[in-house]
Amino acid sequence: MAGGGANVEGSSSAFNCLPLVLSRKSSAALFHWPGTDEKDMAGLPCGFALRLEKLPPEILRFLKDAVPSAGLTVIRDPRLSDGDFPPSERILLAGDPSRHRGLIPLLKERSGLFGRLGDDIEGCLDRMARPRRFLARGRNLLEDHACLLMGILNLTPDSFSDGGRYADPGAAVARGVEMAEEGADILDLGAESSRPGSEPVSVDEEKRRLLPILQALRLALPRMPLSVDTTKAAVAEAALDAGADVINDISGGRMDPAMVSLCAGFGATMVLMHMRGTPKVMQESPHYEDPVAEITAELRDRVAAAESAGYGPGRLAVDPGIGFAKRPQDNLSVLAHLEALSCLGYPILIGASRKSLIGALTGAAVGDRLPGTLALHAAAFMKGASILRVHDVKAHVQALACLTALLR
Ligand code: HH2
Repeated sequence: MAGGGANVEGSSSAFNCLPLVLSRKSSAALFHWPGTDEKDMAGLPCGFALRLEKLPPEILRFLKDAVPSAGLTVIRDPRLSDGDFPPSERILLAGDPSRHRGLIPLLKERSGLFGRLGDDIEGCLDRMARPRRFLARGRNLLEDHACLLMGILNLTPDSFSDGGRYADPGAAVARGVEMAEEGADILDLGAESSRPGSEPVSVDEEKRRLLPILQALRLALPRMPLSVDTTKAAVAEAALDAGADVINDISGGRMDPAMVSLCAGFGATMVLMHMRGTPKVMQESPHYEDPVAEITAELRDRVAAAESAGYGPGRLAVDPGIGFAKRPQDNLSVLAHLEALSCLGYPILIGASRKSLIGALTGAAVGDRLPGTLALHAAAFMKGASILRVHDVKAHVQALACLTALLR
């Protein structure tokens, strides 16, 4: 499988190791210690931390002794006494990542769970540090771009913001060419709406909507990476045969068990997005106790499945799925702590364009959500997103030019 290769560090995490950037505001929420509030957290350090849980008492005692000399701080629930070790206790190990690296040999020279914790921390830090690559049409699109713009082309009658707009094939192809001219790095063609409550369409109908436009764009834009937004292996197969480079699966390969191995067989790059259930039912009663950790863990499972099929660096991106089986507060949590997904080791894609989160925060109608979209995407970029999925390419080109200048 092209771009695959040995999976050096496993993606599993026995202690749910989660990298976080602490700020004064975020700390209490990240612990999910019932009853604690901001005032209990006063005086906590800001900056990088690994969140760990399910540590047995002997490791907690060891960390308490070893950590100060390693230059780290262990942060526990302030209401626990030194002798309390609840089994699912969460701790934060705060300090620079290089300090965490220093702890690894101390853990690994010990046996059993100590070694396992050393492996977990090492795997997490290695994946975070891995160069981000996204291969399509024979090149790494992230080679000379800090962030890619994926222009959305919906070939559906019922998409939430632009349904029916490109029903005429000529208009659809013209919009694809226009987005390329405006500066899109990839085009994402979708022929089945995934808005909340939407009904699935058949394979034949999805192919009927998609293939003529895909074929026309492949001819018109020979160098442009083309992505297809589908959850069906049969549609992906027809799209890859017609020259698509990327399969963007909003179920992360979950809805069709043949999807990941089919894409691996083609050497196609994949976007694995997080969602629970299906678009039809996903907003009925979404619920998370700990959204950032749960979404990261569920995406980690999808990444592990793809890696077992041969996927590796360069051929995957991950996406927390803004608006998919999430309440507004879950979307905000995951955007506020996007750094958590960096432990998966792949470029992060964010698609907040015109979504109902912006409506919930501001009351703006769908057609009036560009300012909110730009704000959320700018924040996502600053927190590590490498690909933004957007309807309004031109406005994002300007926003990214300003943001990348800031980081230069
Ligand atoms: N959002 C939509 C569709 N596909 N793919 C990824 N990877 N990430 C997303 O956030 C995402 C996605 C929904 O947006 P849109 O395509 O504009 O609407 P619809 O599904 O109604 O066609």
